[in-house]
Parts: sequence; C-alpha cells; structure tokens
Amino acid sequence: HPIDALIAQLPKTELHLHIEGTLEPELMFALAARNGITLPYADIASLRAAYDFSNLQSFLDLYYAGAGVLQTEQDFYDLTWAYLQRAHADGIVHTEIFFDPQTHTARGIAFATVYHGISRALEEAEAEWGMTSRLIMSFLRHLSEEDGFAVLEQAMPYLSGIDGFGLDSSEAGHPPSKFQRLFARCRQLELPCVAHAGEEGPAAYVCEALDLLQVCRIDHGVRSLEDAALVYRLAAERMPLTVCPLSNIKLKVFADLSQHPLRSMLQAGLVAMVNSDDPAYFGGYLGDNLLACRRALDLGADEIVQLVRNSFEASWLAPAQKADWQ
Ligand code: ES4
Ligand code: ZN
Repeated sequence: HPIDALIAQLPKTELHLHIEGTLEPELMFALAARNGITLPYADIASLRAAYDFSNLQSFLDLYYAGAGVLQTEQDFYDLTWAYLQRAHADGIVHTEIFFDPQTHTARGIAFATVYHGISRALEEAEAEWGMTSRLIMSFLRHLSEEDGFAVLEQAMPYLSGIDGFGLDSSEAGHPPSKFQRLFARCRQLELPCVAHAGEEGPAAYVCEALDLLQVCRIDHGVRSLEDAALVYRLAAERMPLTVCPLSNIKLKVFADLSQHPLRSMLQAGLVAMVNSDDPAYFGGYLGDNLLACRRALDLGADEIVQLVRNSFEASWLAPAQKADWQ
C-alpha cells in the first residue's frame, strides 16, 4: 500500500514506551542463562504462547516476572540498546521512555544499576545516530504512596538524568488521587508529570490526573471518550493522549483494531498519536502499530501525518528541535 512507504519514511517520535516492555523472549532467555535463572517456560515458543492476555493485570503478572532476568547494569544496557536499534530502524528520531525502578529495587537491584545501564544506551544512541531521548521515572500505582516517596528519595542523586515522572501499573482501584502528595513533591522538583489514565480505568481517573496530579500528558486516555465534557476540555487544552492501539487490543480494551477509536479521537480535535507501549509483549513496535491502524481503519496520508505531527508537538523536545522536524 502506498501509505505504508510514507509510514516507514516519516521521521517519528515515540512517547509511550516501557523499556521493560521491550524485553523480547530471545533476550529474556539469554539474560536468564547469563544470570543462572531458570524460567518457568521450556523454550521461546512456549513463553510467546503465554502472551495471550485477558486484561491489564494478566499482562502485568507476566511483565513483572519477565523483568526478573534483569540484574546487572549490562543487562539494562543490552535491553535498552536492543530497543534503540529497533527504534532507529523504524525511523524514530526521538523517544521518551518509561522505566519502573520499583520493579527492580523491590528485588534488591540498586537504583544506580538500572539508571546507569539505561542512560548509557541512550547516550550512545544520541552519539551514534543523533537520536534524542527523554527518560521518565514511573511510579507503580499498585504500591503505596509511601513506597513512591521512598523510590523518589533513591532517585535524588540521578535527577539530572531524569526528565519527568509517570504513573503506571494496575489502574482499577488505584486512582490518581492516591498519589496527590507524591506528585506535588515531583512538581516541586520542576519536572513534568504524566500518568496512565483511562486505559482500563474510567474517564473520572483522567479528570483526577489533570486536576489532582496536574499532568501535562495522559497516557492512553482512550476511555476519555465516555465523557463528552472531558473530550471538549482535552481538545481545548491541547492535552496530549499517548494512545497505544496494539496494546489496547492485546489487553482487550477494544475487541479488534477496526473498533479502535483512534480516528474518532483525531476528529474530536484531540492531540492523539500512536505509540507501542510494551512492544515485545503486544506484537509490534511503532511502525507495526501505525501500519496495523492504517490497514484496520483505512487511515489516509493526512491522518498519518497528523498523528506524527501530534507526537512531535506533545514531545518534550525544545521548540527549535521540534521545528527542525516539521
Ligand atoms: C503498562 Cl499497558 C500498561 N498499562 C499500565 N502500566 C503498564 N506498565 C507497563 N505496561
Ligand atoms: Zn503504558
């Protein structure tokens, strides 16, 4: 299809990517062997066969278990470098990645080990290809706010290399209001905040993320469409929504891609764009997401260009750098 070439050729940015979600089964087995860990799967094929999720939690259980193979700084470097190579091949020129330090510190891995491994790969991508990046430290919402404060304390020596804060993990039952004081502290540090909201949780959680956490982007936000007043507000404020279509299908937020509201979101004037979320688990990287949406929704070239433009607008690149790509 002619638009598929456009998708491949456009310089792109990715704004919603969990680095732990780029752990491909092949690397998971290689790191398990390197670290003397036995995985509860006989081989790569049986691990992949387990990637048949019924909801967000069933995915998270596997994602946190898989992250257990990440132990040394080199492991975090190898993970990040593998993603960056794929991103570069995909035409991504700028990427803003989440990492979940609590997933690792809870297992006795030092914050520094995680941070240095990821950062070194990000620096190399910039030196090698001029690929720019931002690093977003994300809090796990199934844990307590107190636990979040503790990991923030551990992050303090590395804040010069952290560009913002996020909120992820099990959404239902863990509303943004649970983290109001933690995010107030993050804002005092003068770094931007984002939050997953309206993925499985209701539109009211999106309102809470805006009003109580004062986020500058909403991650997912697809359930915002259930509240017309909220849609109006998001459009009026040009509040970005980092939509992840293949993720939404794998986690059964929508039955299939032809039912995905991506086009409706653009038509409502929302600053929505396409992202890959956890590409190793959800069956595709950014290019794959765009191609799949193009096919399922018959997106036109104008819509593809709008999605990519929205992504640059919503990025944390400096205005001059954004202008270079427009
Ligand atoms: C996540 Cl898809 C998704 N939703 C919430 N938290 C997450 N962490 C990693 N992937
Ligand atoms: Zn996510």
